[in-house]
Amino acid sequence: MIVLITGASSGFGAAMARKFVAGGHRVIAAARRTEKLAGLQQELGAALLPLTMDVTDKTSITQGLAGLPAAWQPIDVLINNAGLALGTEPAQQTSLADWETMIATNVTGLVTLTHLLLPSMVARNSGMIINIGSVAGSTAYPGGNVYGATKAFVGQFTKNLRADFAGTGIRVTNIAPGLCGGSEFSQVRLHGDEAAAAKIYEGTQPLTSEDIAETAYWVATLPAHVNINIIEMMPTCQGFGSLNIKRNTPA
Ligand code: NDP
Ligand code: 8X3
Repeated sequence: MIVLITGASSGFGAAMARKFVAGGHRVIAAARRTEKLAGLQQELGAALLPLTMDVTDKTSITQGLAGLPAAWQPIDVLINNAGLALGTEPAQQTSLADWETMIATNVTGLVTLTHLLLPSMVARNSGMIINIGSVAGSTAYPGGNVYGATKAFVGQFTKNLRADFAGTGIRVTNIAPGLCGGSEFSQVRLHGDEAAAAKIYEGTQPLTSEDIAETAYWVATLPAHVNINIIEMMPTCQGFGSLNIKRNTPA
């Protein structure tokens, strides 16, 4: 299989690249940081093709796809993994720029890549799209505002794609993890505050990027008639919160 993974320079994406290459597949590893992708290529060899791409920039996506060598087309599996959260503040204290970046990356980038790669999958009546959602897409929490909403979009978009693909050989899955450590996610979310990011995982055994890679690999290697719609996964240390009530506040 040829697998295009966005956000492959770090975390889940890099782990998925390792997993698919180890399984004998070829991986197009896309992200903005060229030097990180070069390191991954050094590690994994010719089965990995680095692709510098900013998913918030439509031209970067179209040029990146158009520039792929013929031997790296057509793409069998698209893993829409590139994404980020920015901030944990309540909505009324956030920056609009952060909201726009999350929407541009987690929603518009994912939708654009899906739309551009679908015609080739339709022509072959075969292909798979794995979207990386989040528990934040189904569970509300303070500070989740636009991040959670982008992941809710990912969840519903995945289901609607399934509705459209019914009767075709194209498959689509939403993998929605909870607390996952060892990636750059929390550093990015907390704008580079490494100490605060580390605190989030203190005393926990979170999911790892390898756990997510294992899951994506399983989904992608099931028999062609099997579609996994959604996988929501958490570490055993995590559960659901309750609705919160603030007392003695103005109406
Ligand atoms: P990382 O921050 O480690 O990885 C994010 C990846 O996305 C990086 O490779 C980054 O590469 C890439 N990326 C960000 N913006 C862009 C862009 N504009 N264009 C191209 N690539 C981009 O985080 P994770 O591996 O943890 O996160 C991966 C996905 O999993 C995200 O969608 C995240 O929302 C989701 N998720 C994470 C959870 C967690 O707890 N860690 C839990 C649930 C979901 P570069 O900077 O080089 O462009
Ligand atoms: C990341 C998981 O719970 O930090 O998507 O929002 S959470």
